[in-house]
Parts: sequence; structure tokens; C-alpha cells
Amino acid sequence: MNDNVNGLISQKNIDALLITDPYNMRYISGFRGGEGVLYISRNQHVLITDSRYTEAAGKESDFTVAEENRENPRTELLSKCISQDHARSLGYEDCSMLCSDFAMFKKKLNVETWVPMGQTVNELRQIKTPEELDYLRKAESIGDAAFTAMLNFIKEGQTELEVAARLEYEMKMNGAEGFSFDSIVASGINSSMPHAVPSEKKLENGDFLTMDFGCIYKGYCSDMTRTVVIGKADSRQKEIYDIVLRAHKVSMAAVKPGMKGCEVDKVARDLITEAGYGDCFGHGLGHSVGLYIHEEPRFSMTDQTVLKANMIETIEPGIYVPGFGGVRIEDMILITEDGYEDLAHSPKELIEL
Ligand SMILES: [Mn+2]
Repeated sequence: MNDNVNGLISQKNIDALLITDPYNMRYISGFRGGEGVLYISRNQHVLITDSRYTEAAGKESDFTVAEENRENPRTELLSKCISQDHARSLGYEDCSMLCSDFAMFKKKLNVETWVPMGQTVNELRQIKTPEELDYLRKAESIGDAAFTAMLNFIKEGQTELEVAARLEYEMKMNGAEGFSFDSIVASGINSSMPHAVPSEKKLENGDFLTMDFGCIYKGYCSDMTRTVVIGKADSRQKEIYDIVLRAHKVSMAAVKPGMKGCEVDKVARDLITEAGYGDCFGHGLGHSVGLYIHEEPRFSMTDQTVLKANMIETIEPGIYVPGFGGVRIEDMILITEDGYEDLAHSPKELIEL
């Protein structure tokens, strides 16, 4: 089990902790199935899941596996754990548990005090271990390999859907076990929508083409974005691309431990605003990444988190002009003791295809 969980039990002064979030379940126990719950106390580490997962759970995790079924429902197995421990207070994941599940647990379990854990369990995941960093580096390198392959594939006349399909094929052929999110492929005027959905629109000469994609390797997500031009870029496209690229590079170069998330966002935002496009950069500069694609802390206008070494963040400034198009350039970085390491290695200068 992940050792930091014991600290959480002391810190919150609870007798036991109920973990229901699938990502936290995986992080704490190693169990990848996602269906089940963890019961953690000073005396017991129990993973409750059903027969579809019990064998895998035993291999993946060092928890005691308890099989839930019609005769032994989840709440009865939990009740046994609670009474063995004489537990009176139970921590629960109020930020992700369904209201209906909470009502059911409250009704069926003999617990005096329910203690909402807030973000504390998720916060354990912010500082990455060397093993996690290996997986995140590999995941981002799969994105690099896929993007490199795409440069030889993309042609005028292909649809955004075809480009997305090929991108995902390349990620899988390079070792991805899945995708961090549905790939965003947006061309021409569609590229002014930061989270556009790929369509049957064909790539036309003169289009911006934004590809935002990520894969999963050993459970860990990658994230990167590149914008290219089909044919030759015009002067306004070059101007916008250059501003985004400078914002990307300058904010990345500023990153170091001790800074706040909002201070990194401000570096990019100020540059884009001074260039006259402040209204065209609506989203935050970046987010953390791990088992899940969008994690805390963020590089946003409001995030006060002080950055520490071994956090992962994305740097993804963008400019979006409705009716014209948009540009975003995104890499995943590791915050190091004295600065950052860029985990992506694909070229960032404007590519005309
Ligand atoms: Mn991102």
C-alpha cells in the first residue's frame, strides 16, 4: 500500500478510510479494475470487489481481497471490517462519491462520524514517484512518435475524423494501451474551438490544423498539442502562431519550485494580452496529469498552489479567433529541483505541410 495513506488517517484523526474513487483505489492499492472499494485502518487493508476482478486484484495489490456477491454484499463486508476495528469515525471521498451511494452507506453502516476527506486523498498523487515519472515520460514519448508519423500522413482532402483515427492508430502501434481523452482534431475555422470534436470537414489549403491528443501507458496519461498549417501560412497565421509559441516558451522557462500556479499562468497571459489577444485566451495555461488527465494543481488565474519538485504540469497557451481559427501548443513538463524538464520533444516551430 502507498505509505502516505497512514499519515492521512492520523492527520484526519479517523479510525478508518473508505476509498471509492477508482483512480485513488489504483494509486493506493495497485488494483486496476476500478470496480470496488478499499477499507483502510491501522489493522486492516481490505479490497472489496466482485468475481470478475478477484483474481486480478490478488495479483495487482497487497490488500486482503474480499469477494462481494449476493450473499455477501459490499455493505455487509464493510460492516464486518468496521466492527472488528470498533471503528467509530470513517473518512469518505465526498468530492467524488455519488449522493445515492453516500445515503446507502449511511443507512447500512454503523458509523458515528462521517469525515469528508475533501481533496486530501487526491493530493497524495500530486508528487510523482520515480516509477510514475518513468510511465509519464514513456506516455509522452508515444505522443511524440505518433506526431512524427502524422507529419508524413496528413494531406489536403482528408477529413478531421480520418486524421483522428490515424493519430490514435499511431499511438496504439507505439505502445499506448488507451487514450487520455478523445483526440481533438480541428481544422480551419473549427480550430477556434479549443475542444472541438473531429468532424467530416476536409482539410483545405490554408487551414490551421490543431491536434490535441494523449495516450495511456501503464495507467498514466500523456497530453500534447501541435498546430500545423496545410499549405502555406499567411501573415496573420504566422503572427498568431508566433505569439502562442513565445507564450509557451517564456512561461515554461519561468517554471520552478516555489512559484504559484497562478504566477506561471500570468507569464503567458501577460504576453498574449500585450500582443492584443488577451480576449482570445479563455482557458488556463495548464493542469497536472497522472492517472487522470486533468489533475490539480493547475496553471490558472486563481490556483494558489506552491509548486514542488516532481509535480507534472502541461503548458498549453492558445489563441482562438472565431471565424478565423486558432492555435494551441502544449507539452507536458516535470518540475525539477531547479526548474523543469520538457517531457515532449516534437518540434514547436510552425510546420507547413
Ligand atoms: Mn491538456
